[in-house]
Amino acid sequence: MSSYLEMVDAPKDVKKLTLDQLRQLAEEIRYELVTVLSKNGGHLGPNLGVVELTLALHRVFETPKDKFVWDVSHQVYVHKLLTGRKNRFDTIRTSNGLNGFALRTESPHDCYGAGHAGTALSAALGMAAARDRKGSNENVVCIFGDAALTNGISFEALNNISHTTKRFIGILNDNEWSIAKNVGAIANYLSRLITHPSYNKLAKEFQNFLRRLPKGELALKLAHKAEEGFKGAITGVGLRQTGSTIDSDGRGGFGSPVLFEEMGVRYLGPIDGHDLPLLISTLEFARTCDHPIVIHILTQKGKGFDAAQKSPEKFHGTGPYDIRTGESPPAKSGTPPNYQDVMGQTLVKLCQKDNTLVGITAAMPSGTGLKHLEKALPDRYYDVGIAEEHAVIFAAGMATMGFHPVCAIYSTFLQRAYDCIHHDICLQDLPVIFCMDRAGLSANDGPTHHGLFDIAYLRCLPNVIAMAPKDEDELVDMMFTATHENHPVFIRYPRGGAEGVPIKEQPRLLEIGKAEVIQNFSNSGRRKVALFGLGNLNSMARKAAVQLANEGFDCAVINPRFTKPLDAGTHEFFGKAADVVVTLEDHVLMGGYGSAVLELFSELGVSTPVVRIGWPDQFIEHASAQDELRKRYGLTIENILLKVKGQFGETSAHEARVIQLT
Ligand SMILES: Cc1ncc(C[n+]2csc(CCOP(=O)(O)OP(=O)(O)O)c2C)c(N)n1
Repeated sequence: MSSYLEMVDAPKDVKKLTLDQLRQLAEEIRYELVTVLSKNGGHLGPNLGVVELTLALHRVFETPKDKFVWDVSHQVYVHKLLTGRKNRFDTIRTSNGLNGFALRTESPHDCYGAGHAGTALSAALGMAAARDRKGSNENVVCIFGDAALTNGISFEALNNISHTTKRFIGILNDNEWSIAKNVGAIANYLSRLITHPSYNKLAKEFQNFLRRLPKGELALKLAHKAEEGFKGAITGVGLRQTGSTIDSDGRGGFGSPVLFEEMGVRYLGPIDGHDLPLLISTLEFARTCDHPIVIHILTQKGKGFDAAQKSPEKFHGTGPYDIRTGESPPAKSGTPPNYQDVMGQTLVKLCQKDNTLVGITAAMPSGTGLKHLEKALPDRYYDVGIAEEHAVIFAAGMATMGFHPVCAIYSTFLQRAYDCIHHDICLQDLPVIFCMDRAGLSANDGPTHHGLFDIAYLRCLPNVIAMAPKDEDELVDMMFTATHENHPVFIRYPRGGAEGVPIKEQPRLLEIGKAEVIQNFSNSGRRKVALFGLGNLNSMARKAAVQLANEGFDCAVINPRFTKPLDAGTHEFFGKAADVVVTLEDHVLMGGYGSAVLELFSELGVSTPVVRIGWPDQFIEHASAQDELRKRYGLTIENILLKVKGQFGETSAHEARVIQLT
């Protein structure tokens, strides 16, 4: 670590540096980010883009007294480096290390945690309202991206700001990218704002004006100028084109005042988000503002690292890479495909045969694999922006018109749209297919991204068909089967590599609500264990069966396939035949698949003991690897063996303690 970064242990140290020293510090921070993330992976592009902004924020404001609320908070790495966490920065996203997002338990400088988009404006407004009620004077600064602005909640908050508080500072960090290129009318609107011919001229005038002002006079002058309508000239850019009438360009935006001003929020910008003195001056002004204000800054994702500037999508959230070239290590030969790619490629094939199918993503074309559809059949592909609720209701609308939409949304982000699933999809029994990626752990990201709740939140809803494939071939069968259904279908599968099994040429139609018996009891007179391994934990069930067999047990292995409707017959048969039943799921135990089995057994009067393997009733932290967390929480073959043997009174005192701990 080099000189200025070494000197900065807290925000107060940022305030001691000269502008030139701050510029040098910015370089050192970029070096640190690029170096550490080349090993740990993480959100490189977004963080390289906010280096100057974060320095300016800490230069002008005083956390933890002042509050910075970051939307998604994937761009807080620089903030972490400046707030006493630089010595642990090389642990970011690893076991027992720093979290990749803002975390209230990690530092008093992280006043609000996040990982999901669109929450910052509401949370910050809540803080501002609380401050006003208390009569205290801290500043609340909300930093949100141009893509977060496509999210409905952001607008709900904007709608509320001007009649809730007089002191609110929003910073719109506009880099024109979501994870992929930002889409939709808001993106176009922002782009018109910054590409309008008048903008350059006016922006220059504005920036020169700011620079000319001696310190101290700034706030006064800016306020005065604002009154004179100077700001109005700037904010009119892109909206009042000289000589044009409303709608004269056919885009419908000109002639109406700027979006934020209409919301009762003063708008300033757009300004260069890498110009440190300009940022500092503007923030100093904002601090004195007695009216809610949004400062629109333009930044470049990946700034300072060539590879990241050239490939903003890849470096939004990257795995390890070669620091010289930005190349990711080549995949080892024979590596199984990712589930997301199997899903995307399958959808293309299914769409080619069925004109009613369309694919919908909420700003995640790469992560969900829908980029395959975008490329192959662009007219069957919809990216609705970071708007899961809208995605789901949009799908519902299409379904009422005879289409069969496939919504590809991560399990954790689908939580945002729960009411839409209930009210729009299930209540109307509409045939929408949900492909829920990242159902299971997202180890490096942690609790905001683990998809561990979907079985519980879906299985209580009528009309739901919910499945989990044991491998990629079965995922294809399930997608194929779903396209034949006239009800809402939910398919959950985990992040990353599949099992590496061959995928059949022709997918198979599965019987709804029918489990697959992989291995029956041998009826050899030994103690019987029925292992029900759901989805990606089916392979663990099979391996556990082999080891249990070696230790004298007679094992059956079942692939439940469906969490709803549950195959009552198969569960009853094996439940009654076994001495012990084991359920395995990559999901919380509470309300999950094992719970469903217990409910069924209770209704059927099956009293066989059930050992449930799954995640406990707590939020699971982040870690370097999934296996570490599985080990920590007992989702292991070893623990299955201990618990099964425990049921037969075969567990030693030491082993019993281990069981209790897990
Ligand atoms: C509800 C929700 N949906 C999807 C995501 C995935 N996601 C994380 S960051 C991001 C893009 C954010 O873009 P923007 O707000 O412009 O910030 P930038 O990364 O460009 O700085 C998306 C879609 C999420 N975090 N939360």
